[in-house]
Amino acid sequence: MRIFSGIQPTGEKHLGNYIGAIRQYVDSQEESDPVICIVDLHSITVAYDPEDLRESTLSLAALLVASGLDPDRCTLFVQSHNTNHAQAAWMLSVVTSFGELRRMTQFKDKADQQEFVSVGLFTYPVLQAADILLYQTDAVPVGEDQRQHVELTRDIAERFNSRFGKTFVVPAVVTPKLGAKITDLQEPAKKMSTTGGTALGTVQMLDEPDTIRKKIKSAVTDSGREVRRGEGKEGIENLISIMSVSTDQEPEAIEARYDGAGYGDFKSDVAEAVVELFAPIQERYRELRQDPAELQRLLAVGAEKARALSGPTLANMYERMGFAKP
Ligand code: ATP
Ligand code: LTN
Repeated sequence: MRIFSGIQPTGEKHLGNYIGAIRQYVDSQEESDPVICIVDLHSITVAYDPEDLRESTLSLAALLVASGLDPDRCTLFVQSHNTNHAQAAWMLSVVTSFGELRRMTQFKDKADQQEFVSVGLFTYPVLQAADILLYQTDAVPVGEDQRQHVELTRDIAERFNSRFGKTFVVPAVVTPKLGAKITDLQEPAKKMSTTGGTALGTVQMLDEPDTIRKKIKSAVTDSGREVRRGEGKEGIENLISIMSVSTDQEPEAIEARYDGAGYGDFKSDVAEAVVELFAPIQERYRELRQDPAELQRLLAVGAEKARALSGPTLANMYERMGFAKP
């Protein structure tokens, strides 16, 4: 069973990224050797600062290891360190239609936020398909917002296979049962987001404990008093999911426990649960950041493994598409 996922080295990682994605990567180490890619080539598709990119790439590597990714039990690497991705993306772009890319909702959302809409932002999902398909991936753990991209990857794989012969495994998307879409604490209709959310509604994994408390206590809820999921209670439902994942309890148990309690007490407890969830991660992160040479070494080992795993598929693509041997 091959598991592959990608995560962007932009900005800080938030509670939604942790619950929807990072936690799944860590758990998947139990069953297999997951391949986790820091997708720096994707990050340059919108306005960015080159110095920040270098820094956030190392910072994200440290955060992932601090969250529990163990370089001995997974393959953790930086996308640009394996040039096979960019090569495969070019080849896959000829089996992807303009119409398919135009329908991608992430493109539409992000293009609206940019002054300069790059062609790279438009073809972003083709590079994502290359990431996934190069590793003969069976399952892609992601948050709900990435479903459309993984479905496009499946279509691209099937089209390539039927035109050039069976080359790729057709991957499945895997979202967590709970927390696949954590919403912004201030705007419960929107997903918590790095680029599109509110600052007060986005809990960063590296926020100070008091900042986490303040953000959770000011979460927008409803005018009722019941700690229950349901219609019109999106804000409370979101906090129940966060509590459930942070303390490893079923949502029903949380509803029962807070029966009759007010929102104030519930929010304080959710805040403490998140502070506790992130405290050990933050501590380990700070230690790892002291030793950039060790991080570089881990990433070099990861890149080597990634090149070895993806090389045969890339060679097959060149062969099947009819390129003359060099
Ligand atoms: P942006 O919101 O700016 O698009 P992002 O946070 O989605 O950025 P990434 O850091 O690449 O971008 O996302 C990493 C993973 O986190 C992806 O698998 C994505 O589906 C997941 N994810 C992102 N936001 C949420 C959320 N609010 N709830 C659950 N999972 C999420
Ligand atoms: N598009 C994804 C990041 C990403 C990814 C991938 C996820 C790039 N390549 C391959 C899964 C598999 C995002 O914006 N979160």
